[in-house]
Amino acid sequence: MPLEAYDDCWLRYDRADENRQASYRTCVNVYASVGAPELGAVREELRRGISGLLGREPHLWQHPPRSADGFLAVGTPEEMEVVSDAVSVDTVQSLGDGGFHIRSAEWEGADVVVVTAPTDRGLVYGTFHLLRRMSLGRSIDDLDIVEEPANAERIVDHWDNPYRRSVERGYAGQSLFDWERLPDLRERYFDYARLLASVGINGVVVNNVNTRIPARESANEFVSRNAGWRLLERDGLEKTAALASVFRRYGIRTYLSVNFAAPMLIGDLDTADPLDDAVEEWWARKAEGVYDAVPDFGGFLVKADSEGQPGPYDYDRSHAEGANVLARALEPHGGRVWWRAFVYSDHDDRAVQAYEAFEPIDGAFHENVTLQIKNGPIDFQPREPASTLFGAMPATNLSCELQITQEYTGQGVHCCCLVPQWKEILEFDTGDGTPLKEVIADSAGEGIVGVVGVGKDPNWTGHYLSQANLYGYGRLAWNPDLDTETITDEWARQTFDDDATETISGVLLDSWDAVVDYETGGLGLMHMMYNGSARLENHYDPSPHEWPGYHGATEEEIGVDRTTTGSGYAAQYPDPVAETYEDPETCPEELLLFFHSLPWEYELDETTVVQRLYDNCFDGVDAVRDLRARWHSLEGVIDEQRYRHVAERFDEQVVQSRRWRDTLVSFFYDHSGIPDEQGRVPRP
Ligand code: GCV
Repeated sequence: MPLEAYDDCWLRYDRADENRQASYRTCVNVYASVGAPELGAVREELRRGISGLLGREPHLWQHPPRSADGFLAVGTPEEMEVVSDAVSVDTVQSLGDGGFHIRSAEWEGADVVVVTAPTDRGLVYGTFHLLRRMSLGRSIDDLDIVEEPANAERIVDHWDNPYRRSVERGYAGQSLFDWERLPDLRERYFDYARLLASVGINGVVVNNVNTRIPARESANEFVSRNAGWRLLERDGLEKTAALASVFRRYGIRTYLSVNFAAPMLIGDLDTADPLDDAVEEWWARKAEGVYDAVPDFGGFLVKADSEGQPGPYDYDRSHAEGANVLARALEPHGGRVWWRAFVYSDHDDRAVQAYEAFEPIDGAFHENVTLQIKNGPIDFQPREPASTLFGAMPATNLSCELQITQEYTGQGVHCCCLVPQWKEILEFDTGDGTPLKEVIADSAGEGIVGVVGVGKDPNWTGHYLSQANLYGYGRLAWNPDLDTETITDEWARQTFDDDATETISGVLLDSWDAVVDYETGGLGLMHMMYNGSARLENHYDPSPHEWPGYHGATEEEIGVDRTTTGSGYAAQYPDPVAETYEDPETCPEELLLFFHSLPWEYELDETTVVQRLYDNCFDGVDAVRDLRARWHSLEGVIDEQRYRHVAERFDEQVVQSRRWRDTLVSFFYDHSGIPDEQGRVPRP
């Protein structure tokens, strides 16, 4: 038992009902291979899972047991005869890294369930898959399951600030990683790795992309708020190596965010120019040191030339030149550079900038560089169109960065299940009929990245229901074809009681629409949150006056013209997508004001723009009240602690959503002077 008390999330392994227990009895005897670190994790997980589900410890064997109930065999076909007899070895060997095969068979007169894979990592995923089936109360008779991850890379990025223990945009307390005490390990790190592996994550970046931001401590004293750049020093590498030893057991590779100016910060060079020989040599030597410490190290993540971070522009070099010097250093070790496309500067429309910076250098990046592109062109807003870069860089490895932590969607207070948002993005047609999910799954080194904000709070995510976002992210990264309801049902059923599944899943499914309505008015407006000074950034409270450029409200019009008469952003999409967005008559209503500046009384289906904005804001609050009522129906059905925690947050969400609604509708009224048809908007 861990010394600290914290939640098991979806790995609760509650007792199966009696009929199921009888049909799961094959798993009481487990014959699992030994050796690789991942196999220790497999055996341990089976011990926990089976003990919970069946109420009895499984017997773990190192040879096929003689048991009337049969047995569960976990191993590769090369290691175990029972496995190679039960499956087609060719099928197993043809699976990609992470893929697995689960099959029921009869072997020497015994019923067996075989979990096999070509790699040890695949055995971990296969084991979690089988345990998930059992946690969901599904049959494990006559199994013949073959799964492979759709995305080669399925990574979570931490924005944790080592040594300060804070988490940028984290709403669940301090950093999970006790940086001062590392390399000492905590049991919780193992449980975190279990949670990640259970949904198929295979990479973790342990520190913030803002590796160094000078902050003003007092009138004339500046300190670095983020000391992540120090992780490349010897002491930092020891800490990283310790974390990597935990993640490795679960098939997860460890990565670091690095500062582009590291050769100057850590080394004694006076430049970080990527074309300078000494810089090239410095990174090569540094990479050797990193791989000495962490032999299976994943690579470097870089935020360059963005929000105060140094980058190749400091030397008049391109992003490709910047990324490639790191790529050359990592290449001999099998490492990869994740180079972020999140760049913007003073510009009339920030949406157009990433494309302008990166599209011209398509094809110029080394093979072991992946461009990491945020889902939309702005910044994790409640709803954005997909970034234009996904359809514009066929010769570059691409990945899509999603935000699991709810920076702009109610943080640790509002219930907002983001799975529907991510589905919308992943299904986006990039132009020629290819959905975005396929663009990022095109080759090895591509994939999906999620910014997590987990912290030391006992429930990991700040809000219990936000756990569904971490779960859903992993499930979608593994299989973007899963539908949203399958994911929310799975999560609710494993995390709460069966009786509560339908209600909780329903609450999750309707939560994002509600947030979009009250935080934006539902027609594509965005970034109407309070920003504040550098030290008070909050992105939580409504503040539409603060950033007029994002919504373009005047007395005549509302929205931003991003067509060819405006910033030209729409034309960055290939046709026919560009054509659809260019014309307000064909532009989807939910993105209308992102692409168009329109008169307040522009006509929509049976109403006007301003009236729709009013209606949506009011609907959003009504929807939150309804979600709260649905949650209240769970009193006495689920445990008191989680019931109360979420009920209190719903109370607060009702208050905050009203605040959002009242601020926005007054703002719309102040600018348009057009009253709400239903008289709900108070006139000054
Ligand atoms: C890590 C937004 C967030 C920042 C974040 C940045 C990024 O601007 O508000 O906190 O910095 O995105 O993704 O780099």
